[in-house]
Parts: sequence; C-alpha cells; structure tokens
Amino acid sequence: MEQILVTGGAGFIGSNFVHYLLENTDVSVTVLDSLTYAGNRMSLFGLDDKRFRLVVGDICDASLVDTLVAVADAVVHYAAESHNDNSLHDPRPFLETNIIGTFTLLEAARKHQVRFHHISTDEVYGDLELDDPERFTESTPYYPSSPYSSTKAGSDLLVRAWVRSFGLQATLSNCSNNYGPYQHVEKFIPRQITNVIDGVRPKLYGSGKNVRDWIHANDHSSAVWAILNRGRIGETYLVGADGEKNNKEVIQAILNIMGQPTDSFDHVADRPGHDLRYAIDSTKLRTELGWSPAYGDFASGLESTITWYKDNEFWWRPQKATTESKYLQQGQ
Ligand code: NAD
Ligand code: TDX
Repeated sequence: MEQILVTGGAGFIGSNFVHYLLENTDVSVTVLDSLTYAGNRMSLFGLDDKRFRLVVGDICDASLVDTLVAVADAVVHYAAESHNDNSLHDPRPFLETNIIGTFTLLEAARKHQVRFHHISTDEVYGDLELDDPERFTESTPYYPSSPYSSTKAGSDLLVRAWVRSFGLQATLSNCSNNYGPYQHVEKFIPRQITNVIDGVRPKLYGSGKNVRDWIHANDHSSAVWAILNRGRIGETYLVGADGEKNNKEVIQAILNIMGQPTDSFDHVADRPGHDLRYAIDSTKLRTELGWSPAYGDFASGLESTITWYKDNEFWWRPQKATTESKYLQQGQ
C-alpha cells in the first residue's frame, strides 16, 4: 500500500489518522474533504507536501471521487456528518453525506477494485442499561436511535452489501467515543474544556448519568491501521479501550484538572432520545490482530488533551462563539 485516500481527513479523527500515517508509516496520503463547518485546514498544517495533499471536494461528487479512487491503493472513509445534536435539528445533510456519500465511494471502489475501510460508530447498536453486564460485540443487533446513528447504520449495511454482492475488498470498524486534539468545540469534552478556559460553567445534559466509553483518537488510528493491514475482508471489528465513564464524572475530572471546584457546572436541557450507555467489547480486535491501546489511563489522556486546547486557542477560537450561540438557542 503506497497511496491512501482518506475521506474526512480535515475532521477530528480523520486528521489524527493522517498525522498517525505520516509519523508511523511510509504511505502517501490524499485527503478528500469538503471543509464543512467541522473540517479545519489547520488540523493538517505543516504536513510534508511530498507525502500529503488536500483535495477540497464532496464525497457525493461522483466524478471527483472516481478520479481520486482510481489512483488510490486503499480508501479509508471517515467523512460524515457526525454530531447527534445537529442531526436532531437538520437531518438532511446526514442522509446526503452518510448515505449518498458512502454509496458514491463504494461505487468507485467497486469499479477500480480498491481496498476499502469504513469508519463507523458503536451508536449503530443503540444503547445499554447502566447495570447491563453485557457490552456491544460484533454480533449485537443494530438498533440506532438518532438520525445520525441511523444514517451510520445505513452506511454500514451498504458496505456489507457491496462486499457480499460485488466482492468489494472491504472491512468495517465501529468505535466508541473518541477524545484528543483537533476535536470540534461542539463535542462534549472540548466544549467543557474551552468553557472553563473562557470562565464559563460546563454544561451537563440532564442528570449526567449517561455513560460513554472513551478512547484516545491515537488509539483509534492504530486500530484502523491494524485492520487495514491485517483485518479479514468482510469483517467488522469493534474498537474500544475499556474507558466507561458517566458524563458527570468526566466534567468533574475536567474541573479538577483545571483547578476549579468540582461542583461548578450547570445542568441544562437533556438531548431528546439521549442514549443511556455505550460499552465496547474489543476482544476480537485484540485477540485476532494483537491490538492494544497505548492510552490505558483516561485521566492522563484527558490532561494532555486539556493542555492541547490551552496551547492551541488559535485553532478552536474561531468556532467557539457560533457554537455556543447555537447551544443557547436550544437551551443547552
Ligand atoms: P468530524 O465532524 O470532526 O469530521 C468530519 C469531516 O468530514 C470534516 O472534516 C468534514 O468537513 C468532512 N465532511 C463532511 N461532509 C463531507 C462531504 N460530503 N464530503 C467530504 N467531506 C465531508 O467527525 P469525526 O468525529 O472526526 O468523525 C469521523 C468519522 O468517525 C465519522 O464517520 C464518525 O461517524 C466516526 N466516529 C466518530 C466517533 C467520535 O467519537 N467522534 C466515534 C466513532 C466513530
Ligand atoms: O454540552 C454537552 N453536554 C453533555 O452532557 C454535550 C455537547 C454533550 N453532552 C453529553 C451527551 C453525550 O451523552 O455528553 C455525551 C457525549 O456527547 P457528544 O460529544 O455529542 O458525543 P456522542 O453523542 O456520544 O457521539 C460521539 O461519539 C460517537 C460522536 O459525536 C459521534 O460522532 C460518534 O459516533
């Protein structure tokens, strides 16, 4: 594999993967990204232009996609509308990018017989009770709750159909909640860190008992690289790092690291249909491909993420006011 096409490579996890590839492998990378509100050129600033280029364009543009896929050895597909809250207010872009965009890429990969890896989420499985001893596995039935997660579920099913019907050389991964550098300030952890930096109290939806299973974005990248190289075609791998925490605990950890009283946060309106708990069993990935996370400790990963947001205000500041005024209108 010499040339990899990364869709959505100017977004949070995609840009972390591009950095991972340039630092840890010899491959060359083309990013295809339409630079929506969630994409940021600055996340790719300073990368070696002998091994990296950014093409600004839409994954629904069949002719552009065909040209780029034709010269790639593999496609790693991150591009998506990714925020649940946005999907509740305006679902259409989720249908367009997550369903039609994925379809457009699959057709090009089929035509040019290019290896394909599809990035997805644990949210396709719905949610678990707080006291359920089970975690999601590769055989958990799909039961998505939101417009976002249902379009991701739809995109996963398209990939599986292209494997079975057309022999596409594809793998899939469904990962739990990522944290780390370059995450948009609309998302939970960066929103609270940048609120505290601004002297604003963090905002907790509802009671805050909802549980997410946190993994550092670098660990997600190493998992995707392992699957791309050693994963079995047609298979799905769940990616997670045993990082279950409820939202209140996460806010309190942020406040604690940032030297604030741990009760200085506000409860705000809950998310409609708010999934209660996600939890990943990543045994298949660990045993079959020998993967393990490097960030075993959520507290130290969170501390380095907080330091990154403090040191890179130029990166997030332009989005902060617009993001917060949107939340204010929603009572959040
Ligand atoms: P993000 O919103 O930060 O980035 C998405 C990127 O895709 C942006 O750069 C955006 O400009 C680009 N994009 C959107 N529509 C496009 C289009 N039509 N054509 C080209 N580019 C387009 O998202 P993220 O958090 O980095 O998530 C990336 C992928 O990982 C998504 O597929 C998401 O479902 C999946 N995922 C995310 C998480 C998480 O915790 N963030 C967890 C599991 C899986
Ligand atoms: O201000 C907030 N307060 C709050 O309590 C925000 C923005 C969120 N929350 C809660 C909602 C969730 O329970 O925090 C949790 C995490 O919220 P998000 O960051 O919006 O993530 P989530 O909805 O869990 O989805 C994320 O993980 C799975 C990504 O955004 C998805 O793209 C991925 O598929």
